[in-house]
Amino acid sequence: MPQPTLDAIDTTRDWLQQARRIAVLSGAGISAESGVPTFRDAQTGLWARFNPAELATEEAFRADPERVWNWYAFRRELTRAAQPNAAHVAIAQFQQRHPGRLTVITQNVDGLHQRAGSQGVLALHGNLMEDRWLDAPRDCCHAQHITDKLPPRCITCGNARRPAVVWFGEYLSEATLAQAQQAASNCDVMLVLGTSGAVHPAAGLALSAQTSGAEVVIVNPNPSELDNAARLCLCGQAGQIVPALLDF
Ligand code: BV8
Repeated sequence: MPQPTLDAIDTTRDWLQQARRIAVLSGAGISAESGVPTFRDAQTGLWARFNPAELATEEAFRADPERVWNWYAFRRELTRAAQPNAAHVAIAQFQQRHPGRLTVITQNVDGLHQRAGSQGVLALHGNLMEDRWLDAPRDCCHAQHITDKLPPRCITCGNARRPAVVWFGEYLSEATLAQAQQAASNCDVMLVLGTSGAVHPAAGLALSAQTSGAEVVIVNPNPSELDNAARLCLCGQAGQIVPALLDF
């Protein structure tokens, strides 16, 4: 695998050291070294065996609730076994050394940034490890009063529990997206870590950073749909490159 040139890393470090505000936009690739499959890896990728249009949508859940629930249960098992890697840890430790200087915007639902100790994480697509009601909860809907079938349902009205993630075709939290948009537009440097840039509106945040005059730096072993928005593309793995960028 080609490695980024040392001067590309040094240039990025210089930009980061001069930056008052830094934004991180992370995708599934930052968790790959933690053993959480990305969506695009042909071999192990979640896309490879499941088509998101088939599973990560409300329609898919309503059509076959047990099948979709079991897919998330499978992913929850993988995520529980995963540990934050050197990239997650370097970001969290940087935030502790430089309070308020780095904002984490993540597309990931695995909670690994939070488990590494990052604060104020803007989790655009929700949290895989939490559930919520499928339909607006009625007075009878209590998370403790559910059936033991899968997916669990309200014992009174049958309302189903569903993963607290944003499915395709669902709106992101307006507040979270607005905070992410603000962080992207106000940053001096954006590190785009491990994302194919295929999913919107998350991918658009890198374009917002670029049009607002930030230096956009991608860390990814492969080309992505955001490469044209970047000043530098550091070709390599986040777990190896990110600690070297943030060790000041
Ligand atoms: C919405 C939670 C309004 C669920 C997810 C504009 C243009 C085109 C399409 C759209 C658009 N606006 C809206 C859409 C539709 C859609 C969309 O983007 N479709 C795409 C597929 C074309 N977006 C939506 O529906 C969004 N909602 O816009 O609401 C609306 C409403 C109705 C109608 C229209 C609009 C909601 C999107 C959220 C979907 N939920 N996750 C779940 O997880 O089950 S998205 C999910 O997929 C992930 O969270 C993540 O965001 C995405 C996968 O992307 P990546 O993270 O980039 O992962 P990927 O595997 O693709 O890439 C990994 C990368 O890492 C690779 O590049 C690889 O090379 C690299 N890598 C690998 N190893 C490493 C590494 N990098 C560094 N180090 C390594 N070691």
